[in-house]
Parts: sequence; structure tokens; C-alpha cells
Amino acid sequence: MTTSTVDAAVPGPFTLIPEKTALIVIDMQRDFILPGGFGESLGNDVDMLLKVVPPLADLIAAARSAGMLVIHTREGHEPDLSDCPPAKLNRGAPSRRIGDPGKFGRILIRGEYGHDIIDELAPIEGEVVIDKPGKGAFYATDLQQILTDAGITQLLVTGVTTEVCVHTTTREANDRGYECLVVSDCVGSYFPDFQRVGLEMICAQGGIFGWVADSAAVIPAIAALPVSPEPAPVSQR
Ligand code: C5J
Repeated sequence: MTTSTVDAAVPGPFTLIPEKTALIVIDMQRDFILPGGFGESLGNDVDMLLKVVPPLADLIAAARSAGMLVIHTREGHEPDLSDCPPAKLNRGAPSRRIGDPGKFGRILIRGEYGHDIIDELAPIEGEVVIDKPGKGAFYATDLQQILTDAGITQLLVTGVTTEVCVHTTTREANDRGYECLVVSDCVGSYFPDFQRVGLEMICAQGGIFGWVADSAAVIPAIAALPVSPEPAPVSQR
């Protein structure tokens, strides 16, 4: 088994085992990221999330070239909101709630334009797309079974937002025994302080939830792995 090491990771070097590693791209959806979408309608500065797109596109390309499993998630709900508990629905700005009409269709509703992933990071054939009703990607989804079936034990974690769905998913994964490396410039928050502290919290106390490194450290480590001509379908891993 050929491995590669992300030497600059905090709190210490992270050894990439290509067959056991998946890249997870969390909620890079139009509703959160694009100007005019749900996120901006709540008063957030979407530039904070848009700047994640170029390094994340490069990281996804590197993972695809190495034949890594790439998993995308989308936060959202059924059109009848039967999977959205009142505790979630009733929070947020009263004029803009999940299921309300927005610039890109009903907000965070499956099948709507705004619910889907931005064009720049669109999944390609063979990649897994997980629709999740919660903040964490493991809650009420098949993610754990998919990872188990694929022999995955390590996750490169990316997406938005750092302190909400990225954090919740990383914590869920950590509790389930996955080693998580959060790629610092490939995760984004509307709030600069949350971005900084959110990343510090991951790798504090000797890596209490995982490791942190930027794409400039992770991409060369992926590129140093032996090239796999095509990503293996999940069922054949
Ligand atoms: C939020 C997310 N922030 N994907 N969702 O509500 O982080």
C-alpha cells in the first residue's frame, strides 16, 4: 500500500492512504453560496463562501485524478417538509424560512435549482451525492454504510459552513472512528471569527476532532500518490 504524508497538517503529519480515503464536499449549494440565494437573503456576505470555490475545485480535481472516492452532500428537505422538524423550520428570519419561495426556487427543497450544487463543483458520474435533512452528513443518511462498503477510514473534509455542517459532520465522523483532515481554505464561513475559531477547535488538544491543513499542503500529497486511471465505482471498492 503506497501512502503519502501531509507534513504541514496540524497538530501533526497526516498519512494519506489512498484506498481508504474519501473527499467529502459538504453543501456547496447555490442556496448557500450564490449572490441572491438563501444565505445572502439572511444578510450574510457570500464572498466569504465564494472564495472557497477555486481551491476546492483544484482539490476535487486532484482527488479525481488519484481515483479517490468523492462524496458530495446537499442539505435540504422533501417538498412537504415532512423531514424538517419544527425546531429547525421555525428558526431563522421569519420572512425567509426553509420551504419559502426564494430567488432560486423554494429554499432548501430537494429538486429546486437553489438546492443543487454550484456548476463549478458539480458531481461527475460515479460520485456519491448524499441528501441530508440535518447539519451532519451521517444523520438520517446512508453515508456510514457507503463508507464501510468502500473501505474508507479517512475523510478529507471540505465545504460550507465551517462552524455548522462541516463541524457537525467532522464531529459525527470522529465519533464513528474516521480520521478527518479538514482542508482550511476549502471550508468557508460567513463569519471570519467562526472560520478561524472553527478550524482551531478541530485540531486543538492534540487534534480533538481531527487534523487541519490547507490545499497547498494537501494537493501535492495527493499528487504524490500513484495515479489511478479512473475512480473505482463504489460497488467495486
Ligand atoms: C447551514 C450548512 N449553515 N451547510 N448549513 O445552515 O452549514
